[in-house]
Amino acid sequence: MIVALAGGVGGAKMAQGLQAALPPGDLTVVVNTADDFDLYGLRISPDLDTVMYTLAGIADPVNGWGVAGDTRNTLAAIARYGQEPWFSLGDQDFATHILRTERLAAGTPLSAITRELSGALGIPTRIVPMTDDRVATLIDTPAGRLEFQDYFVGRRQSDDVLGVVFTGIESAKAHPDALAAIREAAAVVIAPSNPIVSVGPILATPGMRESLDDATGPVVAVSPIVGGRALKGPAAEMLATLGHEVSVLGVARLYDGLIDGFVIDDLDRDLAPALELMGLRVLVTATVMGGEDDRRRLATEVLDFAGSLTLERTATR
Ligand code: FO1
Repeated sequence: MIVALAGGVGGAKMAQGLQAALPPGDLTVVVNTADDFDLYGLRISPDLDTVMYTLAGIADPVNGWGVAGDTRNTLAAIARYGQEPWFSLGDQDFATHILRTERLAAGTPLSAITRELSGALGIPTRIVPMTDDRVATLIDTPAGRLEFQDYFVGRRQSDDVLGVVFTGIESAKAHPDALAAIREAAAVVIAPSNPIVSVGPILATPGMRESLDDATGPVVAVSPIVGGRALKGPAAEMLATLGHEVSVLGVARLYDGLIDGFVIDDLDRDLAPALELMGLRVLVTATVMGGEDDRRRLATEVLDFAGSLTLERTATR
């Protein structure tokens, strides 16, 4: 069993590569749920859905989120009532939120709903929310404290990020299936997701770090920063305004004490010795994932790299 820790689009691409590279059922993806929010009375779980649609092969290939070829009739009808839509929900995507909201209201845990929905879509991989409890990312900016999707989608990540808060995290419990999978995994792969707002909440969920410390297999991260820039989204700006170096070194420091190996892009080859001085094993390869073949190729390389670290990790315990 391999475990991936994943956030939005970058995490979903990595998960798809791993799913393609592994025998069916051999992958568990632990997903960030701190981006979740309510809209039109519905619970939206963007990262869970992005991973789910991508692993089902139905994700929108351009945006990376939402369903390929989806229509926007419901949003257009909502706009007719004078409410300007700011979050682009497709009609097929609405179905996911309607069923999720109904099942949550009936008391079904998010993890069980996710299992049902992803099973119905024929996904062989286990998708586990980091927790069944409510956690929400809030972003401190010069304009005040913003809800995550207001910052991310509503205001197009235009505000400087001065701080990040995960409300509800102290009392949240990491999902037991995630903890067990991490402990027993042959390897844990931290996907090239935003280390602060995508991977950050997963690591901050009580119980998660302890299980990573206890993991039998190596923990390997793939850098979301390539050549000093983020592959997607506001990770670079966020690292800078929060006082971190915008480089693979800055990301490695955030994961200090947690990872055994770090996968960086060919563009960052010169920084490999500095990472090795931090005690990390380093794989330098092409990390920018294009289509499905590319995702599988990177996943295979990451798995081979993790495999090479397994013996070392056993030896140092
Ligand atoms: N991201 C956008 O930038 N604009 C959108 O209108 C938008 C809609 C959306 C709908 C469903 C969904 O599952 C994701 C959606 N996303 C959208 C992506 C999402 O906001 C982010 O990818 C994550 O929250 C960050 O990881």
